[in-house]
This record gives sequence, C-alpha cells and structure tokens, in this order.
Amino acid sequence: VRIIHTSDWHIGQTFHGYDRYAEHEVFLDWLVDQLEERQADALLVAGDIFDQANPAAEAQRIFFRFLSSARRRCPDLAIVVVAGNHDSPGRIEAPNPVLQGLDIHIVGSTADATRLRVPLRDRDGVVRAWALAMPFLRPADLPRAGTYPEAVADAYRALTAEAVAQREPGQALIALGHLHVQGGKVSESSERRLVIGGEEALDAGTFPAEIAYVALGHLHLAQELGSGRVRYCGSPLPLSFTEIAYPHQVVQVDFEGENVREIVAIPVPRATALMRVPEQHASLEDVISRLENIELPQCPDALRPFLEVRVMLDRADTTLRARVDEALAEKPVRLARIDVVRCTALPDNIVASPAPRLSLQELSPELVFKRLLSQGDADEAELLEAFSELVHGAEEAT
Ligand SMILES: [Mn+2]
Repeated sequence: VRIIHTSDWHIGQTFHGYDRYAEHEVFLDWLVDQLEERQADALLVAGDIFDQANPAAEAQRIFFRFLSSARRRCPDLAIVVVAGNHDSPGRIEAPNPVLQGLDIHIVGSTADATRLRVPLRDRDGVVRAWALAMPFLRPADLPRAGTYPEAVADAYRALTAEAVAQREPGQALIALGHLHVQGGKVSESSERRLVIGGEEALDAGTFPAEIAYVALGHLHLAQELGSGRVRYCGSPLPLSFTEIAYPHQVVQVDFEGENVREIVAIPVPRATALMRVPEQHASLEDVISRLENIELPQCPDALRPFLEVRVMLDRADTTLRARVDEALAEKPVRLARIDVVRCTALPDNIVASPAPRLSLQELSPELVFKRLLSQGDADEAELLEAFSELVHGAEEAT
C-alpha cells in the first residue's frame, strides 16, 4: 500500500493579525491532486488539523471541503486523522456519525479503543496494513503513576500488542502520533508545549519493533529519528518566521508486506512567501532604503507575501511604524511584524550583539508563568503542572 503522511495544518491560524485561509485552500487543493495522481491508498494526518480547539466556521468549512473533494476524486482512499494538542478531542470527533460510512476516521481520544485500529486496503480491497490511530494523549487522560513518556509508551505497547494479535501475516503496522520524540529539533515560537514542568519527550526506541513506520506530528520541522522508521513530516506551511528555511513537505511511504519499501518527500509549493528584510538587523535609514527598493510581483491580495522588518535602534523611535508603512505603501506585501533590537552605545572595541527579545505573540502563558516562578522559591514542578492543567482546561473551554 501507499500512504501519504502529513500533519500540523493549523487551519485557522492567524499570522500576526492576518488570516491564512487562502494559503490553506491552495495547499489542500494541491494535496488532493497529489493523492489522485499518486494513487495513494491512505492519507494519514497526525494532528493539529486546526490551530484552535474551537475553530472558526471558515476553518471548518475548508476542512470539510477538503474531505468532500478527496472523497469524490479518490473514491478508494482511506482517510485517518488524529487530534493534536491544538485540537479539541470532542469537537474533532463530532462529525463522525456522518463520516463513518465514508472510510474517513477521525480519532480525538482513546475512549473507544476499537476505533484506534483502522484497516488500510489496496486497490483490490485487500487489507494490507493497519493504521494505529493514536491521538495526542493529554496528561489528564493517562494514569497518574509514572512519567508522561512512560505512560505514552505503555499506551503504544498495548495498542501494538492488540494489533499484532489481530493482523494477518504480511500486513504492515503503521502508527500515528502527536508527541515529542527526544532529539527532535523544535521550533520554539510555534509549537505549544505538550506537558509543562515535566519531561515530555519519548525515546524513539520506545515504539515497538513490530511497527513498520511511525507517522508523527507536533514538531514543525520535517525530520526522521530512529533510523528513518520514526518520522515527522513537518507542517506544510511555515507557521512562524523561524520556519522560513524548513523544507515543507508531505511524505509518501510505500509498504511491501509488513515493511517499508520506499519513503519519498514531496515538497509543498509555497503559495505565500515569508520574507525577512533585511536578513540581519540594520539601522532604520538602511532598512527604509531597502524597503523602498524592494521589487515584488503582483499577486492576489490574500496571497501577498508576509514581511518581517528587522531594525536595530539605539533609542526608541516613535516614527518607526509610520516610516515603514510609508516605504511599503504601494508594495504588494503584508507587513507582519517589525522586529526591533536595541544596541546600546558601547566602547568602539566591543561589537554590539543584539539580544533577541520575544514579542507578545511569542510569549506563551507557560513561559510567563515560569519566568515569574523563577523569581520566588516555590516548588516549581508541582505549580507548573497545576498551571498547565488550568491552561489546557481554558483552551478547551474557549
Ligand atoms: Mn503543531
């Protein structure tokens, strides 16, 4: 069988005040083309379908339009979707009564264990593999004893044991997951942490050997761990300026019997460019002249490039925003943010090195809480865990 592995769509993401619906539509149209051309047997989506637990109507419309179009154009395709830490388990499962008969499987929680094993069929309708559809596991859903990674590893062991008992010889086991594997490269400003105040990363070796391929989501950089068997496909769109250089892709995996035959990365065309001008922070005069001379092709408003302007100032400058706006007035670009670093006057023989400062959007509630905690002498681990539960609770309620 042939599967396409993708994750971390974050439909509904607001990017520095701009929506990204048009970009998501371009990506999902492209994805349906790929599924059809490549004659994929299954699409596996490893979490963070939506950016928020309570996605806007337009975000949901885009998702359902995709499901409908994929179903129409690829009648034999199985679609398996698991919830990520951004998704609400209950909300994402709500349409299941309608989707059940359509070979579309959305798994938000582990409440119904029978839904965690999905048969994947080849073109002739023969079951060739099983998807182990493990959603993001919330700390509150796991046994209190032991650490978070231990509890998650136990859940995978139990699910794999059931699948091994159930499968016919020659059928591959393919696990999904939305979690953090040790050694994975993180993108600090856009991945919301899974567990606060404790160890959250799993060892790549904890996935049982019977699993041929582990299709992961959560980390936004495409990367493989554990000799290629354990893989993050990465997000299809850059979700922050720190992800500009990522090779955004979906992953095609072919299986022969119980094993992987071939893995191919398929680059995702970028509908909207993310630009940093200049590459390195520069003085305001320098920056303004570069902005005035920027050449950009015309394109639809909703797909105009996002721009981060990088300025180094030695003192606050109240004209900054107005001058940047003026320089960009006629340009087909969307100003996303102005990143300012301060250089204080230093003796000539010392080179000023700008300290990066976090913007309000990059600060998470957990980070603020952690910083405040570090000023006192309270028991950090316990308070962080309690705070994390409150934050998760609040996110689900909104
Ligand atoms: Mn994500």
